[in-house]
Amino acid sequence: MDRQRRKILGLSLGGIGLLGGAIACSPITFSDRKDKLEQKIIVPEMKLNEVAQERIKSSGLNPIAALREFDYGKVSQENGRTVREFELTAKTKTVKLDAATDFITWNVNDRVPGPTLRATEGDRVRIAFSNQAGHSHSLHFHGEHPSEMDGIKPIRNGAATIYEFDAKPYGVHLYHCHIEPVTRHIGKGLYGMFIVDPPTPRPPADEIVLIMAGYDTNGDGRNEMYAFNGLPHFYMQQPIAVQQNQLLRLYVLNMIEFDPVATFHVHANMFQVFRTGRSMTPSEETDVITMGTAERHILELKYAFTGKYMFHPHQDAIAEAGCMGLFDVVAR
Ligand SMILES: [Cu+2]
Repeated sequence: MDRQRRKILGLSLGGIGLLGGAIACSPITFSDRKDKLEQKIIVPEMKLNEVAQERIKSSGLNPIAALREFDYGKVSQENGRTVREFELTAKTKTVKLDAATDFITWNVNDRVPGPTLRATEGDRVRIAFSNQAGHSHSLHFHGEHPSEMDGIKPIRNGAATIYEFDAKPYGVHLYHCHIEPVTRHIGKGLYGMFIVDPPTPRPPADEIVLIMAGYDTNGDGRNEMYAFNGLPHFYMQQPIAVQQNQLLRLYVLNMIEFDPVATFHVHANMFQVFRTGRSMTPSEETDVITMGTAERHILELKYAFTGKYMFHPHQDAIAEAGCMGLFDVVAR
């Protein structure tokens, strides 16, 4: 697995002065690109404060891993094409959403959200799914595939199956359990993001995954708590460090059940919207976008000023119940 392959990305650019002095010189290996400069994307080191360390330890959830970690699978070549194999296991795990709230999750690979899977359009994707979670579960992927790979058939506890299909179309997709009641299976944590990169890569950026979810902690069919990447309030306690004047690419997914919509809003800035990640050019610029359950987008922005900036749904009850965070924009 070449996880975190994108922690630092490089791309040759034909100009100077892009991103306001953000370009660093480095050796160019291609002879036809001798005159060009390489732009490095810098991911600021996240030094976890004591509160964050304690919450990761006591909760059993790790929103830092969910943020910038991508699972590219085990890569091989078959008949001249790239095959990516992923091993996903449905599990059960009790997590601590806050000091007073234990919550039994149904999840993938002991994580909520599950790992962010990543492939390039046209790759063959092979998912070995086994269920060790005590109940029947399945994995239903968004994107295009034959009906037998649609993941609505229950896989019993102790059983396994393989989902295999071509990664298409490029965009931001998701996977989730599709066993009824789906609200409950998603609400308990059995979901993750599935990114299909376009054949021509997007420009280098600091890429961040933000998945909004709700927790019905008392089984009344309403959410009592909400979170980005699994753990309520976490990014308020541990702001996400990003670089000033550097392209930030957010992969945002709304996985909130029971509430029909949630918006996503950033403070003190505007973002470019690539709906469902299905285009290479943005369709609009705004600072708040409305998302139904399972809607997801790529949002791109840069922060010109250092400092801390909130992001949250503008349904403020959802934000105040845990779905809220901060970017900490640091100087270059
Ligand atoms: Cu399930």
